[in-house]
Amino acid sequence: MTTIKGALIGCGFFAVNQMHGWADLDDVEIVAICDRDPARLHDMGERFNISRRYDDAAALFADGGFDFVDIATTVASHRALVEMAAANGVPAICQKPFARTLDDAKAMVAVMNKAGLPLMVHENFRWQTPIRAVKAALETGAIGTPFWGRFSFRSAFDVFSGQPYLAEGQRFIIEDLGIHTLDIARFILGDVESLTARTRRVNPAIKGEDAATILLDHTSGATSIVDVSYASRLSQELFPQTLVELDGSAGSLRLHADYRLDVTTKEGTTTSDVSPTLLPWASRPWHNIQESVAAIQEHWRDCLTQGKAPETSGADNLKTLALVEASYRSAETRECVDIEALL
Ligand code: NAD
Ligand code: 89Y
Repeated sequence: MTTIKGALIGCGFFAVNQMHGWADLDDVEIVAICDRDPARLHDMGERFNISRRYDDAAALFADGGFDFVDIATTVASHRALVEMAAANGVPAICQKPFARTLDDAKAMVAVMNKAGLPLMVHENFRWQTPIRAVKAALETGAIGTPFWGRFSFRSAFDVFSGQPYLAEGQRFIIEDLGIHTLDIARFILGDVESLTARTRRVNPAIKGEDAATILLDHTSGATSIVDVSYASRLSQELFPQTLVELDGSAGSLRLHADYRLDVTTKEGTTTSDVSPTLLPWASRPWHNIQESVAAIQEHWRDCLTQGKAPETSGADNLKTLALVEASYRSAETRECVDIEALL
């Protein structure tokens, strides 16, 4: 068995999950880590027993000795770090949001393409067990051709204590969380031609929008709604569950709270439990997200070893990022935005 060596840049809040995921793969080893914050670098190094530690990404790349880099920093540094990977001939994974702007994202895809290197965006929500179960149920054909969908994420969970920067940006929920929900909508119902969006800021303590409703026109002819909120106090706190509703020509499908999936046809309703596994290092309620980190990392390992393009390649993610950009544009202009024109 050949071991694939990786380096991780960004030892913050979420990267701990990525380090656990890599540690679970027998044929992948993280050999070096980097963070410009010395305390975070030290803590991660001690926790996962990594001795090669860098406070500067350029020095990490100069020393080399790894087969891919896992970029787990926040968005401001993504373009420079992907460009560094390209310049050093290193395949890269980049966290979401892939880039601040579509122009940056296009430049990042182009530079990695030119260098002939694989690039995957860590867009993991579509790898969640319940979302894969929805896709598999749709693909059986039981509900026929879907003509309508709803992808809903409504919560009042305090995400600001773990990720304080989320309260500071002019943009919040669409760029941070809705980006996943929009990607799920694309994954389930296919690409999008145009969209219309409305946003609100409910929480006065933050700068960006914390609720958004987005109407999507899919290329297939299906219509869907993506609705996301961190301002919804409900009888049951569902963080981080995405609820899904699909109506098709022969039936319907509902992914309810607590990972219960109903598939209804003229024969009746079949209910199944599509809960994620609680991995040994995971903790509720994050376990759904944590399991999807492990799944996307396994996918990356398989893509690298088999020479396949990742499902959420940089090029693919441009289409998700375009939906984010279009949502902000539509909310501002109150007009329907054409997606193809952005790509
Ligand atoms: P964080 O601020 O806790 O951690 C980021 C770390 O990167 C910090 O320690 C910072 O010092 C370091 N860093 C930033 N720029 C650097 C540079 N140029 N060189 C070296 N180190 C640098 O952020 P976080 O909450 O861990 O989020 C990181 C990314 O993960 C964000 O893009 C966020 O949106 C994403 N995220 C993804 C998921 C998911 O499910 N996919 C969940 C949470 C967060
Ligand atoms: O940053 C976000 C993400 O990607 O998943 C959930 C989150 O941590 C908070 O919205």
